Amino acid sequence: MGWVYVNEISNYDGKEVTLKGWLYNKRSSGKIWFLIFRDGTGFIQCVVSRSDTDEKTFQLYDELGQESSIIVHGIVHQDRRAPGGYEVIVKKIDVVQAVHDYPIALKEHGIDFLMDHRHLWLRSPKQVAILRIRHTVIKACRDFFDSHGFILADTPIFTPTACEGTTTLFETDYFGRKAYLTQSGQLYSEATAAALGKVYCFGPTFRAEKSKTRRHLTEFWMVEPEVAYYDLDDNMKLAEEFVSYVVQTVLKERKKELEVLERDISLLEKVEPPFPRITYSEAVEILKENGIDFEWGNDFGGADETVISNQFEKPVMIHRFPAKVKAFYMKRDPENEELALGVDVLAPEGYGEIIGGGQREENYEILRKRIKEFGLSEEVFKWYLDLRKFGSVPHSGFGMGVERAVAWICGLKHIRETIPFPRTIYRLEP
Ligand code: NSS
Repeated sequence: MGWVYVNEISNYDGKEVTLKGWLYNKRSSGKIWFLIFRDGTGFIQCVVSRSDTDEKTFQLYDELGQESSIIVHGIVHQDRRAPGGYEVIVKKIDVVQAVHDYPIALKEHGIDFLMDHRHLWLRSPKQVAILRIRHTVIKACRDFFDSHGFILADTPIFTPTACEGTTTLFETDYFGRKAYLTQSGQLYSEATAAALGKVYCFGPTFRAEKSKTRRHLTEFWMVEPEVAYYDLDDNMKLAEEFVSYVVQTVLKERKKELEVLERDISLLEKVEPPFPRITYSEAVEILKENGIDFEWGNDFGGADETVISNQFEKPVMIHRFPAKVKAFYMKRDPENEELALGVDVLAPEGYGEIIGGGQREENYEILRKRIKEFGLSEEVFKWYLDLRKFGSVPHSGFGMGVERAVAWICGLKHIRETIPFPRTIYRLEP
């Protein structure tokens, strides 16, 4: 039998196979030694005994340090006692590269050390589990929209304006002009939604977040649906169905990885529509009941979100925020001009906001007035205002930050482990 991967090993019981990968760990017990082999798809125990191998292979014990790259030839053997149910009786090991002094030993390291060695840290079982779940989250996002009639329409990364406020813009030189890295594809998705009805964009977004928190990256991935003729209620319905689908898909397809992370999945299992819906004002009441001195009209901070989301077993949708704390494009509540028709979805277990969105202002004159009030340039928003001149319709959408969602689903305290190479205020390397 030729080259096989660890995750398909159960198909090869009793057969001779070749595995290509790395040595994760080893231990010796005299006449026999064990190596834990990994190839990216999984881990498997391999048994090296004098009776089954050539002398050269048997002597490799001292030569092979952690992360040595090796090709193992051996016979697959089902064994209930082996971790994973199978082991490989080694016949021969080809050494691709013998490694000594791998920096990330199998012990606890401090977070700064691990972040400095992120390029190697990625190989550890927990990080591998997180990245597999991230993959499934991203695929589930796409599958959900693709199977609900949405068209993927990409939006630009270089932009001439802010979408989510001017304080977190990354500026760059664009042939002598100022350009900014996109904070959100939304404004462009509003244009593609008028062309295609139901659209989504999915890409990296950038925010010069100057605060160092466990929920903020400067570069993160966002998936943003936008739908013509949707109002705020339609939007909330879409959000709860979408989030539920993503969570249930991970539960179905990534059981093993959630186990590696020791994730308590009992609360994730409850993530099914409908989600509780409360107004901003009701959320403020919750804060007050919990002894927090919060003034109506302010935006919620991370700590406030934790307290609010802790009251619910499922994600909670907060809607109708004070217009002052929300973006210029949000439609006002016809029943109260002070309120914007925005919605935030807070994940349970204190994870806080994973989704922000709402209904957009579709009236040309009102939107023009807002652009002025927010001190933005009418000139650069001319194209955006055009959308309100030519066939304007009510429309809504939202954005979910992939890393926030992954942190919650994986049960991670900090967002930095949810993306292969995190970018934060103090970190551009590796
Ligand atoms: O600012 S948001 O609340 N909303 C928007 O950007 C809208 N323009 C989206 C839309 O309606 N199409 O950001 C949306 C989500 C937010 O809920 C978080 O999950 C995530 O984007 N987000 C972040 N994740 C990681 N790091 C940072 N700094 C960050 N900022 C927002």
